[in-house]
Parts: sequence; C-alpha cells; structure tokens
Amino acid sequence: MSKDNHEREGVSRRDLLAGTAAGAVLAGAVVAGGSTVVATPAAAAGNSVLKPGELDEYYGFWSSGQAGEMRILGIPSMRELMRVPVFNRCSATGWGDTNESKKVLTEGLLPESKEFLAKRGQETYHNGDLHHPHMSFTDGTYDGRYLFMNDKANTRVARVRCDVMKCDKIIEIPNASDIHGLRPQKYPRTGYVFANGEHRIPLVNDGTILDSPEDYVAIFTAIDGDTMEIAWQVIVDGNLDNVDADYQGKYAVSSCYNSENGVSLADMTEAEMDHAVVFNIARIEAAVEAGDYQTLNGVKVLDGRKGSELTAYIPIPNSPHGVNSSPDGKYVMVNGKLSPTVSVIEYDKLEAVFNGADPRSCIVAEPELGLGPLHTAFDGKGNAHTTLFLDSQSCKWNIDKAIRKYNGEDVDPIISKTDVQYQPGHNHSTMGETKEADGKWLISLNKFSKDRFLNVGPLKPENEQLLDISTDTPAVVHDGPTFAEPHDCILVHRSKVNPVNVWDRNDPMWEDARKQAAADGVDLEDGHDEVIRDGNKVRVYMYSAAPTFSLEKFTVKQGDEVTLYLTNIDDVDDLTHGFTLGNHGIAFEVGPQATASVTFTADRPGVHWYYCQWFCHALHMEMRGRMLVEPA
Ligand code: K7E
Ligand code: CUA
Repeated sequence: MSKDNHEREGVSRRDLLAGTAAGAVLAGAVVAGGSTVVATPAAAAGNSVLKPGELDEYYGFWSSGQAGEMRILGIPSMRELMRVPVFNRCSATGWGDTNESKKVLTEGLLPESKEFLAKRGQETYHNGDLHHPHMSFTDGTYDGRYLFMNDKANTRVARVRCDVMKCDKIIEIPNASDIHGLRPQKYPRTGYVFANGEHRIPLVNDGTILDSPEDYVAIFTAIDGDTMEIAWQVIVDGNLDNVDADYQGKYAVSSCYNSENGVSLADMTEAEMDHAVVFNIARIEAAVEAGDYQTLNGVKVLDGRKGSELTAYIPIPNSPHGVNSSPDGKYVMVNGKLSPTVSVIEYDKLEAVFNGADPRSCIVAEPELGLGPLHTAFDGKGNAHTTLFLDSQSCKWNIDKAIRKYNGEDVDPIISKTDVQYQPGHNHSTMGETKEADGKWLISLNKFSKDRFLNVGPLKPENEQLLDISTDTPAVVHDGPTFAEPHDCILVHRSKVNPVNVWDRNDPMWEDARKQAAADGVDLEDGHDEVIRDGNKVRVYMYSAAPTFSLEKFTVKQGDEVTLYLTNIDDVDDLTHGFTLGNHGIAFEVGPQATASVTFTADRPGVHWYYCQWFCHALHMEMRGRMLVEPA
C-alpha cells in the first residue's frame, strides 16, 4: 500500500487494516454480520468502498445518453443516488405528465416542432439523447447553481436547478441541427453556455436543397445561462463535435471531424487534417453590437466561416473529438481520434493567430499516445489522462514533457497506461474541468462491458470504472455496469453542491398553480381543499399529510376537464407523497411542501380510486380516496 493512500483524506489506519484483511481473502466475498462485501486488493488500496452510512466526497453528475435523463452518483462509492428526468418521461415522478413538467417540456419548443408533434399526438418530444452534463462556473470553478445538458436527438439544451435537482428549462435551438458538444463559460462566470450543432444542414432548411452539401452549414450557439435565451449563433465551415471554454473568458474551442463538409462516411474521413474552430468572444460580441448579423428564426446569426475575423481554424489531425482545457488555464487539448495524437493549443498564442500568424503556431505539443484518443482529463498537477478507445487504455502523460518533446528534447511524456474494460469514450477526473482539479479519482466510461458481468441478453450494459489516479500507475478500483449510455459525467466536490431537503412554498415551479389558486380564492399555502366548478372545467384542490389526502372523495361529471392540484403540506425531510389515479395513466410525485398538478378529461363513469404511490407511512396503503365520475 502506497504512502499516498495512507495520506488520503478520510482514510483511517483502521480502514486500511480492514482493507488489507479483506484483500487477504483475495477478491472473495467477505461475509460479516449478514452483509456481503466483495473486496478486492485494488478496492482496498483505493478505498472506494464506503461503509454503510458513510457519505461520498464527490457528486457525480452523469449523462444517460439515449435514456434522456441525468443521473447522480456518489463518488468514490459509485452508488447511484438519483435519476433526474429531463428529456425522457418518468413513471415515478410524473415528469412529462404533470402540468409543471409539461410547461418545461413544451414552452421552449419551436412553433413548427409543436405543430409537427401535434400531428403525432404528442405535446412534446418523448425521447432525448443527453451526452454532456456540465455545471455552471464562477471564476473558473463550479458554483453549484445549475447543470446544463444537451439533447443531440432533438436539438435541445436543458438546465437543471442544483437546489432541488429538477429540470426547470428546456429550449430547442433553431437553425442548428443536433446539439452535441456543450460547455458552460468558465470565466468570469456562466454566462454563456456554448452548444455545438453537430450535423450540417442547409442554412434555410426548407426542403429545396439536398445534393449541394456546399450549401450546408453547422452552427455554433451561445445561450445565456441565466435566461436560457439564445444570445447569438455563428455559422462555421466543417461540422462541430465537442467544445470547451477557456479560463480567461476570451475563447471557446470546438473540434471538427468533417472539415471536408462531406455527407457520406467516405467524404467525411477523406482528409488527414481536420480542424478546431476557435471562437473569439470579444470580436463576436462587438459584431453583434455593430449589427453585423442576419436574423434567422428570431436569432442573431453571424458568419464565422473561413476568412471571418470572428473565428480561427486550427488544422488538427485527424477527425478530432474531445476538447479539454487544462486546469492551469494555459492549454486546450484536442483529441485526435483517428490520429494517435493529442494536439495541445496554448491559449496565449491564439491572439497572434487572430492577428494573422500561422494557425498552427498555437500548437505547442502533439504527443503520440496510442490508438483512438477521445477525451482528456487532468489531475491539476501537470498531468493529463487520455482515453484510448481502440487500445482500451487510459494513458497518463505529462504536459510539460510533451511540450519539451515537441521542441526537440529527448523525453517521453507518457507516464503509464492502464487497461480499462473496454473501449473508453469520455473520462473525467475529480474537479478536473475546473481550476480546482485535485487529482484523486478518474472515471473511465467504457462503451463495452463484454464478459465482465452476468449475461442479461443481447443488450449488454456498459462498464464504468473508477481509477485511483493519486499515483503514477493509476489502478482500476471499481467496476460498475450501467444502462444506456453515459457519454460524459462530471465529478464535483460535495462542498460545491447544497440541495434543499424541503421545497420552498414560493417556488416558481408551480407559479401557474399559485396564480390559479389565487384567482379561485384558494390559499395554496395553508392546507386548503376545495372543488371549484367553472363551466365544464373543474379544479380540485387538495393537500396531503401522511397518511391522508385531505379529500377522501370528490365528484365530477363525464366530459369535465379536471385539473387536480395536490399540495404536500408535510415539511419533514424525505416525506414525499404521490398521486396515482387508477386507469387514467396519471401518477406523480409531490415532495415535502411542493404543489403539483395534472389535467385530464373525466370520461370514465364510475368510482376510481386514487392512491399515494410513494411509500410514506405505516398507513401508506390506506392513503387513498375516490373520484366519482357521474355519467353525462
Ligand atoms: Cu460520446 Cu462527448 Cu457525445 Cu465522446 S461524445 S465518447
Ligand atoms: Cu403518502 Cu404514501
């Protein structure tokens, strides 16, 4: 056991001894007091195993890819703590069904999308492809306000409030196609949220252009993270894959794997060199100020194609993918994917490029690391960890040595390579995309688990592995299967995140309910129930207090449009109730002190039970009531 591990915060000598004892059994199951703990020597060394009741040091915010939700894990234990529905629908919380969630899911849609979806019988998209969750920044580090994330499937960007861990805004991005890379501005604060349109489409995409790809464009979008309105967009040459922002507030850098402007695989991979596009924020803002834009679908769109002074195109080999700024603020790594190299751009050399210097003059290193470099994470000690997709490895390398080598010195920047299982995409280190990168843990998000878990049929889980990166030979200390498909995650020290336990009664989430209640003379704040008839609209206000609903029955008529408002007046931690209305497809969660509502047409004469579906009390089963629908 290394000295580093002894010094690790929170690890007592007793833990280490216990770990050693477990390790002696060698990967066997240690049964103690009825519980089974699988311990391996590696796990003991990295101390990723927490005892029951112990809290993790970091929050992990996880993408879920095509599942469309965000997940919260505890790190280093890798325990899944919560799932936050965003682009998906959720049976447990009613996301996608309550009026409050429908508002979030529909208010940011483009009018033509609403029209299109209505013809499918949908109010909004029911799917999403969430790749990149990132937290808002102040002064180069996480500030615990918001998480932002993209939907590649339906060209949207969402925001999750970190105080309640619920999504409060989703916007659809016009003019662009398929938002992929997404990063918040790091400095001075977020500020902008940068979002890459991955796929090239005709600028005015009205069905008149197909076979002239030269008329297609990709669009870079800056969203105001406070208002979730689009600040501006920039048209680029090539496409846009991943993006990162610098630590000075001057630049955003996006990778492009299709500088060929191709539409087929052969076209897109033809050139040996693609590029990274650097966006000059000050120049773009000045151009917006000067009115140097066109307005398309209500958005200011600037032209940043080659030759524009708003952008710089830096040649990079070959179909680059991940883009990662180093925590010292000096460099940004562009990961070569089809090239075994990572291109290191020095931010301070970009000004010269914008003033006419050779675009490649900003490259200060280009270490050859192995096959399929996709993403790079940092330890805050001058080292980088790059995933090698084809080699199934995580490569630890030293940034300074890579620069010295590029300058002709005979040094090897590669420190070590660790096998991961298998084919890693993103990785992420603790606080690694902030200036407070601490070099403790690294997650490798591996696209294939192959034989590492019990067979569950043709669809296999992926594999997330935790590496202890406190030493020069990082070790895998945890395997964890995962369902579709965490592309990316961030690891945030718990001191940055402070969610509440109980909702504020004045929360904006149910602003509409509050207004309607006021108009109806109902005091939502004060456990007040009432059934109000307004023509054929019926509004049912009730409250819950364990283990009862305040209305044990109410009556409506067939054909009534019923809106049911439920306020949970319990104000105890963890006292969530629910409302499920049988055979109506209605179920939602209502947290302590929250209000939630749902609207439906009563069309099934008879008695229908409603019940609480979140286990809340010894008499939880009895927490129910009846809705009578009288025949018309
Ligand atoms: Cu899968 Cu960030 Cu969408 Cu790389 S992306 S792997
Ligand atoms: Cu209330 Cu279960």
